[in-house]
Amino acid sequence: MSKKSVNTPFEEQVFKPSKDFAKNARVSSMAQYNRMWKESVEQPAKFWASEAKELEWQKPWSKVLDWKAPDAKWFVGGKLNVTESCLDRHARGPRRNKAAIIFEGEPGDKQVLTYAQLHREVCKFTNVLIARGVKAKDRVLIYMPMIPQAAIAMLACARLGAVHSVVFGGFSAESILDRLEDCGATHVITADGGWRRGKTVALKDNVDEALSRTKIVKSVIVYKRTGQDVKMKKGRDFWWDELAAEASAKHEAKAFDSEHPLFILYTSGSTGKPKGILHTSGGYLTGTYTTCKYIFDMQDEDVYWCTADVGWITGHSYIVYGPLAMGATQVMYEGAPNYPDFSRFWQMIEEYGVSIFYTAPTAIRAFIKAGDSFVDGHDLSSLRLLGSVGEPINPEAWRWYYEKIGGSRCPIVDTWWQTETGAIMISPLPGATPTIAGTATLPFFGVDAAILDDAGNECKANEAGRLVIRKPWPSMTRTIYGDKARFKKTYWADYDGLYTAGDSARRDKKGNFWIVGRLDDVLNVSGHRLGTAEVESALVSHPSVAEAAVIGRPDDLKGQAVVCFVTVKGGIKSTPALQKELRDHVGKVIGAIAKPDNVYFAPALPKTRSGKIIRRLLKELVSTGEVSGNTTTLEDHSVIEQLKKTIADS
Ligand code: 6R9
Repeated sequence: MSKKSVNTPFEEQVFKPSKDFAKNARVSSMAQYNRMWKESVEQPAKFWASEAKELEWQKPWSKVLDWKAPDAKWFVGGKLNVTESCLDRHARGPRRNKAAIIFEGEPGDKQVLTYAQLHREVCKFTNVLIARGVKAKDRVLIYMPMIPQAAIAMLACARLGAVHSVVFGGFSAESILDRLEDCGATHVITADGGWRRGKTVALKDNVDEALSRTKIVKSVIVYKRTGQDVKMKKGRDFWWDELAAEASAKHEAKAFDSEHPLFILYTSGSTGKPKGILHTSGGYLTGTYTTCKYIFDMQDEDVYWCTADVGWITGHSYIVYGPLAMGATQVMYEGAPNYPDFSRFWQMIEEYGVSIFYTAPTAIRAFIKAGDSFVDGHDLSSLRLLGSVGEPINPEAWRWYYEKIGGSRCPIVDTWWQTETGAIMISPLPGATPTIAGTATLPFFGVDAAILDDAGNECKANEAGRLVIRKPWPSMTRTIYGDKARFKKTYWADYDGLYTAGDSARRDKKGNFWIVGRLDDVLNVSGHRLGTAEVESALVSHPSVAEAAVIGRPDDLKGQAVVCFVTVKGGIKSTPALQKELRDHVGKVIGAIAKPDNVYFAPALPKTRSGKIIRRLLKELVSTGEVSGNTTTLEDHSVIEQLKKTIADS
């Protein structure tokens, strides 16, 4: 990349891809991007069909797209088994002995799985699931550490047509139960535990606790990872290894309809109940594959590393389905980035010669805070491309990532997308797009993104509005599982026939998209979505709490911190011990990522006359200590004075 001028402030500097990078890239100029983008949105069926043809289909489609907003059917009539594109075709060809996954556990154990080995492991585990009675369309809940078996479990479900629902290993028993009941999962795949910062996480115990409150689960398969003590319920719980030892490593992949459900992944929305985002097969695979190809520019000799957890959409699309469909070699890491210290990632990049590295701004900010000494001395010259995802990347973080990690040599792709979009939607193409720190730049091929005002008109340059997608794309979510009405209301009700992302954004004069943040009551904590209503309902489930209001406060490290205002029930004392108890309670109900940073006890919450909590005032109070905005709707003005005192005293 070359800087335009050294005199412009960093925030405005334009970084162009270097000739060196462009030379070997799939898209190597803006002229090529512009031409391909124009063609792809004018004739989406033609573009996506030519991409989908690079995957394995057992039966070709008869029509590329069937569209009546908000219902999309992609590659109509086509039949495929997504794992054939991810495994079989590599295992039987020249990539047979190529490393698919280079795994490193937190304690330092290492394992390499070639495409042939991964294929065998997936076939074996598919046979295990079939023997346990799992059938196509059954829902299977996966609650695993970041180990290859998590990917194997997902792929085995996909291979037999079962629908996986992965629950992030940091979530609580209660979260498992909610999701399990919502999707009606009949089988669970888990591990005894996983490693995190030198300690073990009690995964199986959490599953046991969830299952003690429901009867819908027929069997639990447990992978032995840590060797910690777990209870095995006879007739319900089985050890992975024992079942796999008896299973055949051969399995013929059966074809499923292109629209066959592939997985459900829960994400936070603006009401308390997480949404089960449903993705289907042919379109989702096409979207993740195509974005890996053009945005990460994956080449056969690359070593790719995405540091996300498979429990999030980034792990689904850019650890499991996309990279494997590409036949890529990737690194997978089980534990925390700061274990045993903050040099872990840089050591691993050096050791494995990672060339494409994809992480989140929150991690970058933590590295900056820890200090450069953890990076110094590590040879990062294998890197050629860097990626960012999950939240807007602030210029300081961008600069450090670019200079310190990328050696001012590697393009950064700032990728905007969502659980719902399935694949990256807005991002630079690394060999073509000039970038500026903090913008996700331009829409990907086939993506017709725009920013609209309330009346549905396109906003002028630099005016913020609602980010929408105007045309269907293959990896779009098909519905919220079991709640079509909520699906329509959440994403398709703002403008007729257009997808509303729930983000506010603006475009600059060159057309670059700058994402401002969420428009709904969803926080972005360390790149993870968290509904304020979810945290509020966790708080009021505590016997001492009468009412709660939750807001986000800007935080240097996490992006947003969770701030709670709580009124306690009569006779209950607001003590520091109760504050701690409430933090722990939220951690227990939702998971550690949701633990509040501040819990303020309030004698009352600011409300409108109709009884709605005015979170806007709480936000303002927390950030400025004052309230300047309109308070005419406030029912009781003395509440503000009381809250000011509470915040000042704490
Ligand atoms: C992939 C993922 C989606 C929300 C999204 C937006 C924020 C994601 C971003 C970004 C600015 C980026 N977001 N990537 N904001 N720049 N490059 O994170 O999915 O967990 O569903 O979150 O994250 O607010 O709406 P998900």
